[in-house]
Amino acid sequence: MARKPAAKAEKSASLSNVPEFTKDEELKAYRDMLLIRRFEEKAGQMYGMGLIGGFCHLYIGQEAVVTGITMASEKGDAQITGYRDHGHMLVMGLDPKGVMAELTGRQGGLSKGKGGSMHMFSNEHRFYGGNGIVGAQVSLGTGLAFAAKYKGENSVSISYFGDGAANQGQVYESFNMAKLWNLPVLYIIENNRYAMGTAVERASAQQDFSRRGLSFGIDGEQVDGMDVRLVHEAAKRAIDKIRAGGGPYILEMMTYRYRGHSMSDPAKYRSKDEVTTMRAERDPIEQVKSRILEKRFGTEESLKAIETEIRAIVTEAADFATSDPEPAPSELWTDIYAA
Ligand SMILES: Cc1ncc(C[n+]2csc(CCOP(=O)(O)OP(=O)(O)O)c2C)c(N)n1
Ligand SMILES: [Mg+2]
Repeated sequence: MARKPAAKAEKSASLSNVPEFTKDEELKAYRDMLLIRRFEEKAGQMYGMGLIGGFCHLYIGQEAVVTGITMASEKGDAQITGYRDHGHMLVMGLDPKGVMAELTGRQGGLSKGKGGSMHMFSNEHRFYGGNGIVGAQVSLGTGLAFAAKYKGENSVSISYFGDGAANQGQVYESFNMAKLWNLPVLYIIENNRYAMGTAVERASAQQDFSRRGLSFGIDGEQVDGMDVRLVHEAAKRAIDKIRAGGGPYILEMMTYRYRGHSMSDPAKYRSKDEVTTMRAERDPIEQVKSRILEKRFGTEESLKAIETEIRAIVTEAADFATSDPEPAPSELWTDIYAA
């Protein structure tokens, strides 16, 4: 029997003290989440056409998580995640053309076309990937927090990982060091209920991931990861506390991915009904859209205009990613440790 993590979250969303967004915040959240959704739908199509090779993991359904957290973070804060990374780059302000061109392996890609979907970085934006080793981003993210503290910077390191990754040993070695040295790190556990085809209840002895840091003295909480306002509110509180010297903290985001684990996953391990119900009742973009209309922050027409704008950005990215040249063969010998 599948547990319904969103149930708890739904309850919190119905409370009267749900933090309200201003008009600007609602519109920003709508725009950012829609960009991820439309960009990835396009990436999915391009993958099907053979224009994208290798692995490709879509974030569709989980958009509110990275959007709310990034809205609560400051420029200079570091972010790092696993292989489900396109949305992180888009909301951190990286050029969609560079993200799409990395997917198609072209020279204008963010890793010069040599990293692909799972390995995109931007030092400038302090985005540290794009990591294919499940759980590695937790140790690396803890290291980024160590570096910030060592250098006396006032930045926070935000490390995203999944419910599956949360069972990796290196996560707990990292938790220990993070608390021991009081590091400025925010751990975001994106509980989308599955690790590849394995449901949380089949893989995790203890399924409340927000409590995974307790034996190290790291507090945490569960958040409705489908409501961008709640994500933002929890992240803001956590980030402010961490920046003030409060040490590591965990936010477990109750979320859901609509697509398969990767492009090769027919997703037979869950019912169609589970997916359609989640899409119909909890979709993060639809939630914002109906609030915008209800509060008269926008009209059907103005929202359509945003949609048209986003589609144009995505089309431009796809055109660039299919016309830009592949990297020169000499690039094989650059950006490596030893030649
Ligand atoms: C160390 C390691 N073990 C196994 C894998 C294969 N693998 C890739 S993704 C994945 C599941 C991870 O699930 P989760 O952490 O829940 O993240 P999600 O895909 O749901 O975002 C596994 C086992 C890997 N890439 N690295
Ligand atoms: Mg998962």
